[in-house]
Amino acid sequence: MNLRAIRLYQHDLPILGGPYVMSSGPIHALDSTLVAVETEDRVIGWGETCPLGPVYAPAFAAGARAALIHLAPYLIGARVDAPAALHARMDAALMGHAYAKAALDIALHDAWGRTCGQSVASLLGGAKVASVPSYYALNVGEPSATAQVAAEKVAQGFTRLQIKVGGREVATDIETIRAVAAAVGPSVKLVADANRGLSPEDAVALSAGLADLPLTLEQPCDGLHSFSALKGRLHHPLTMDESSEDVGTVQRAVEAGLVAGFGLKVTRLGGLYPMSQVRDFCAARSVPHTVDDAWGGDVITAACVQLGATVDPCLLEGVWTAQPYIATPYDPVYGPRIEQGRISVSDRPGLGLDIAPDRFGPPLAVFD
Ligand code: 0XW
Ligand code: MG
Repeated sequence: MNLRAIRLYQHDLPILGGPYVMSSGPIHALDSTLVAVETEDRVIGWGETCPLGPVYAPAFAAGARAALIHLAPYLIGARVDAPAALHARMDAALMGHAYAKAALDIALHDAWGRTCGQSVASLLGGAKVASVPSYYALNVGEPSATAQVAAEKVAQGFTRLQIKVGGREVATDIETIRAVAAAVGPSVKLVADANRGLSPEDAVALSAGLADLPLTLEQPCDGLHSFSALKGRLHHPLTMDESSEDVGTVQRAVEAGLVAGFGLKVTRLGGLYPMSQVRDFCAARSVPHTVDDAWGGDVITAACVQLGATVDPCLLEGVWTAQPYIATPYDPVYGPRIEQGRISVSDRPGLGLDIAPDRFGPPLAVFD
């Protein structure tokens, strides 16, 4: 059950039907990094990390590869069934860089599951459901066009919509959210996500302008401190996304009564092992959250689905996936797919994927 080799791959992810538009502007393509780990028994596990461009978070595609090239030699010989020991080994070699370490964490969970014939969900405590709810993120757009897409997504089975706001007049965001609410009706959960793009005053104005509508505001402003600054000034509950960088921050935010939930990203937290710790804290405090990532293909989606399946269904806000924006899946047969707004949970070993060894071309680097 020990690692004998690690291979790194770069893979471009153009955005199908793009650009993807958030408060920070349009994004046309992404740059993903895949990790394949091989055990002494020749079992292969896959991991992935795909930052959402260079300014969404302190995460950079080339930086991930530089960190992984530094880390890989330290992990040869590591056991694949000991995630805590893996993270200790990674942290002893490199401080920080959770978004890069996450790719190795995910790959080892995949190899561990394949070695013992268990799904990653089983390794993480066991799947509670056979499928998980997804949700759709409506891009920043013109009010009536956004409302039309919203109606189409609800007709496809989505019951939760995230509406991207910010980067423009607050009045236009208010008009857009009202148009979406009118188009989909009261049974659909709406979340306005500014991706840190609003000032506190704009967040207060947005909330005041929509005081009559049930809505959640996701990470309207930048920084953990902004949640304290907004406390008591809004008509709507707040969820934290980009600032939820580690379990300590999550605990502090809950203890201080700053948030009603979280948008959690597996790679931002460092992988499935640290994400499961955050999951367990949220479960202990009955705090709802999503299980997402910034971007990525079937490997990232499968990792999110496997962990999402272990979350108490009444606390799982949904599993977002970039899959609708990716033309060619990594695994056309077993890759996770959205059907009627939900994603089936594979019970096959590991992440449940079957990825051809040459799927991403020649490796950038090989360590053995
Ligand atoms: C909707 N997401 C999970 C995917 C996009 O990458 C951004 C993110 C979010 O909620 O901010
Ligand atoms: Mg968000």
